[in-house]
Amino acid sequence: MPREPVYHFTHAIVRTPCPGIVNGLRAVDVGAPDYGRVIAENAAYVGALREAGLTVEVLPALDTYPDSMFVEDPALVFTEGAIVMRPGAKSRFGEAAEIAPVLRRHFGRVLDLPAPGFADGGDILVLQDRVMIGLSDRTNQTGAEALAAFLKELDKNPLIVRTPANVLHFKSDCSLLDEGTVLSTKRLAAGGVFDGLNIIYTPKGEEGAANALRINDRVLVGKAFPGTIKRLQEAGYHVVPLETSEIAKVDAGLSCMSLRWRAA
Ligand code: CIR
Repeated sequence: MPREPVYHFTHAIVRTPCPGIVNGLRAVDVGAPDYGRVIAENAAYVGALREAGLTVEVLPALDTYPDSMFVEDPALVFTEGAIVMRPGAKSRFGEAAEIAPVLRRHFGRVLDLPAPGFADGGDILVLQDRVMIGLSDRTNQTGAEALAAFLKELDKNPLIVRTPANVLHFKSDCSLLDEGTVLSTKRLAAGGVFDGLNIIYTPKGEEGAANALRINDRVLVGKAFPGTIKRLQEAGYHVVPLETSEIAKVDAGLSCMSLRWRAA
């Protein structure tokens, strides 16, 4: 029987941004995001997930952790079960313990990534036939190997790859578009990680667009990236442009704000 496309989702978990997001982690300080506008970007995003047919659970804001609205990083979820990750940034490590009970409510099988390694969900790209684990400043070899073992337990095919220097997460620079196609920056694909797949490149200067999100019949893309939107539309994708300019100030894009899965 053909496998269900990995971008077919029925459910999502998001977390309301906390006021502390103005102090969120960032590689380059271009000014703090405006809290009201972050709330608006997040609300439009949740609306887009619901429009795409997903049942969305909205978790309450968690001010202890400024970056806690980016729920993708402390967990990894599949139809078959969930994994509680070990976030690689000190200020985010405690987010795993916060998301764990939520996962236990939704999933019959929840695996806890063991110490001492670290791995962030933002470094994991789920493709149809493999799950890529990008080594980065947040995901180290020990964490990646422990995660690979768990993925095998969930009947997945893990592959450990490298994230280019100065790129926060593997998925900051790429996303899945369909069973055989990815959206990627040139700097990431140059390493050969997507050889054998179709690649749509983000135009020069639109690297931030690579963190798009394929959900069911549509692709959510940052509004600020007209060149990427045009390329995707010309390739036949149904594009939903969303404002991401405030969350971009804390190095975030569209995959970071949710955990998504297809219920069995
Ligand atoms: C961080 O540095 O952890 C946050 N400011 C941004 C997290 C983005 N998450 C993601 O790409 N999965």
